[in-house]
Amino acid sequence: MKVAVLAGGVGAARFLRGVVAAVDPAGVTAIGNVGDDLEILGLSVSPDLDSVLYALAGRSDEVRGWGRADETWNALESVSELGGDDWFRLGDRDLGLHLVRSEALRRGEPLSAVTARLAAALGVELTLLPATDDRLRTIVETRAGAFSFQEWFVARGHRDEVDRLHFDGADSAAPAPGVLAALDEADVILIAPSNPFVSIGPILAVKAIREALENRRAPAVAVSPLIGGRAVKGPADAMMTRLAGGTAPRQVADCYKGLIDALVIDEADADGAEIPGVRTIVTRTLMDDADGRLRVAEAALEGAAALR
Ligand code: FO1
Repeated sequence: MKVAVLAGGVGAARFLRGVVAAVDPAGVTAIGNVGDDLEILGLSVSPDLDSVLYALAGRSDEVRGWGRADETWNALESVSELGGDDWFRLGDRDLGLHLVRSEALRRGEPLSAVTARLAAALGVELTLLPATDDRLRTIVETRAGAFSFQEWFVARGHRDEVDRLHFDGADSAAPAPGVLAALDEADVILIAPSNPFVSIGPILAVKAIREALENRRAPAVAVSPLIGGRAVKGPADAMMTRLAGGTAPRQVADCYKGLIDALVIDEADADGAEIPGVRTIVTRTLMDDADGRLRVAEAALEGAAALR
């Protein structure tokens, strides 16, 4: 079975572990967010691609939620001591990956090619593609000013209310090689339980990707990132309240208007969750262990099968 998954960071990484437990990873393509990529200390960092890589390779720090397990911070301590940029915490093991990626990008290798090499080196069996090889950056507009995603999220602790988002470079960004083919050939298209605005939004900001979903042949199923109207982690609920008018399943589905056929929601959100034109699939969506990850992946895949 061929499965294409639009994927943000940590929630998507957990979900993808469930997907590859449910189906052969050789048929799975994850299309990853690059809107929160940044250049820091001379390095090119792609946090969401890396969350997927580390999780699928069994190397992620489950408690912190990002970066690598068994991490040490000696280089960062040195950076701090020397007055360098230390607000975005790059661990020693993580740094190794950023060195390899940054050198490759400087040589002119596309992000999709270096991502494929990193995935192979880490033993990741699914195909991980960045949404685009072009520069695309999420800009968060607030009363305090406009910030790059990581400035807003990490440096300012996502405390500023978001008025608007825009995606620098999206107008001219082309899908990375393989992205449109994966969507076209998929038996099922899934949208991972990621923040619709800052994790999936930048992927859908690539015009040809949005059009591919609008004109899909396969059923598309999104998984809500909210449980009881609250985000498991991060600002998705606050953003939904401010930018989508609420945190009910209907408002999550509205973020994907015309792009999905079904929405997986948590039992806690099931009361009165009628969404015109979108089937709801109710399960327990917390993915805190292997059973939970598999349950959510199977709910989405079975929901899609019922629509075919
Ligand atoms: N998140 C933080 O809250 N603080 C950090 O210092 C931080 C560093 C970091 C380094 C590498 C990486 O791959 C991810 C990192 N993250 C950090 C997570 C990241 O900011 C977000 O989780 C994603 O961009 C949102 O999906």
